[in-house]
Amino acid sequence: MYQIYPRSFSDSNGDGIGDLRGIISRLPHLEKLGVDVLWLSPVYPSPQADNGYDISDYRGIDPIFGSLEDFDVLLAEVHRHGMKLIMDLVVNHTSDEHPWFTESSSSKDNPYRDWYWWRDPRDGLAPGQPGAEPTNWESFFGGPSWTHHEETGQYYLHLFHPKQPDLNWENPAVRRAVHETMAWWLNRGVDGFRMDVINLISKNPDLPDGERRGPHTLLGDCFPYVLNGPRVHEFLKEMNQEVFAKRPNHYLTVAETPGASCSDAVLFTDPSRHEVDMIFQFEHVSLDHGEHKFDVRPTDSRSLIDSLDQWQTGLGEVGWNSLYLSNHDQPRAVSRFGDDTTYWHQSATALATMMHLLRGTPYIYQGEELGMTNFPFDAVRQFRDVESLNYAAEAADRGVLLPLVLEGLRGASRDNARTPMQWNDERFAGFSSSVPWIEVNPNYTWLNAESQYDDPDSVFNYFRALIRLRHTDPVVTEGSYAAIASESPQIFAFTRNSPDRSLLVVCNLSGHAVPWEAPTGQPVLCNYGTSERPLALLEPWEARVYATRS
Ligand code: ISL
Ligand code: CA
Repeated sequence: MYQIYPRSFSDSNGDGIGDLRGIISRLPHLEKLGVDVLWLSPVYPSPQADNGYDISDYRGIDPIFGSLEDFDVLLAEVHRHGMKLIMDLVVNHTSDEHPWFTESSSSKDNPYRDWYWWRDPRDGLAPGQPGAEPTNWESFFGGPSWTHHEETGQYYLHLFHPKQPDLNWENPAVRRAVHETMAWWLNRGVDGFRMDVINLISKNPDLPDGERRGPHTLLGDCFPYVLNGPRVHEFLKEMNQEVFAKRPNHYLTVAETPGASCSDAVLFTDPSRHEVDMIFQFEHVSLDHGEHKFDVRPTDSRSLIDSLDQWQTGLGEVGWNSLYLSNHDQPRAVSRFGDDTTYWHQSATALATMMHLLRGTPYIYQGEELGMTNFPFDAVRQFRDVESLNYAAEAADRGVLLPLVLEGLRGASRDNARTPMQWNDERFAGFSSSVPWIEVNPNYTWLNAESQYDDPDSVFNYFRALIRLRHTDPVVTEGSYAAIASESPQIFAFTRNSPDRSLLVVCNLSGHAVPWEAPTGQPVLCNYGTSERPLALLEPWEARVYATRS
């Protein structure tokens, strides 16, 4: 799977924003890489308060990205190149500019009123005053998750931005409207959906207050009352029944599920339950969070290995893993889990070896196949993401000093992943002919696709080799997983096994050489080259793959 964040992928018309025609022009890159399925982050009409995750029309294309006609061409071209395409389904919330919300907010007795969560201010408190919100829930982007609506005197719920009101899934009409939207895209030919925060659609209807975040705030934790709520499995089953079961094809579904445990994942992905194919879990991308996500601690390799290992085992018999280190919400993998200076190449390829050879479906986020890195942000004005900007303002209010705020943002900002794709060493990295909406990483002069295509040792060509291995060796797709104990905590070693064949994968997730006893003979794949390797140690960030039974 390959995720495209359209705004930052390729700009065809020189307005500094990536678009559908831009994607079409880059399909040869994706074909060369060897990916099977593309996931498009949202391209629907949107006020862009959260870069398209705030949708005002589910059945169209935002003019900044192109037209429905362009979309049809893209889809046909993707299919012609032998790939599939899935859409981002963002239905926990809409934009406040969606006609459903315009209706809903127009009066208390409008038929759409109950499509969203409207509640009175807390008893005895004047609306608008702090603490008058119906619950104390903090939004995912900071601040209260309720906004007061003057005209009708009530508050509406938004777990994200105030311009992203939450739909009320308790209302069957809402669910029907979502199913119809999905059918509309399937009829157009798309191959499935990535479902944005889909485990937030069922709230605890009592709306209890959450545990206070601390003495400095009135806000509390909403997670226990909104994540994996009481009806989430029922809603997904119903969706499956109403949308997919009636069709002859299999459509690919992946549910984004913050806070889902491994046992939740079994429920979501057990094929006999007919919910979704796989989920995006968050455990391994939360290991570096301190008090909050901008309080960044280095990820200890062992905790990463242990976490991935537990998910491999937990979904070993029933269910399925999606394997990712990067997406448009996460800092760049090589900067976060690897070493983007001394061992840039080695760590980018070692991390890829691990992810691509575990059991499950691997995801590549645009630029990851080149080893793209975090951006050297040094001023707040360089950020675009609403979450980063909210955090910068809130931290400054609390008196946190600017250098510290910037340090947190450099480590955790979603904008690290959103800088333009680096195609070549020309101006703006070949992404656009004019100034892009967000700055290009200055390392584009040496880190770009064009410079990697013909270099047999490039990160790009290593990703190709991993994909080729998956395409040609069924043990990678089908084999079981077994961990191998190792004395060095930074070594992740495992085997993939089928009745007639085994692969041994070993990755040194550290910048030191470590002792390790290798099998004799040449590895099938190694990020230090495939001629004979030392038998007693692994080099810094070395990854090797051996066929141990064939
Ligand atoms: O990045 C995060 C904030 O710290 C995550 O918690 C993120 O908000 C969460 O993963 C949900 O993400 C999805 O829904 C959001 C959208 O902003 C993200 O881009 C999307 O991937 C709201 O639609
Ligand atoms: Ca454009």
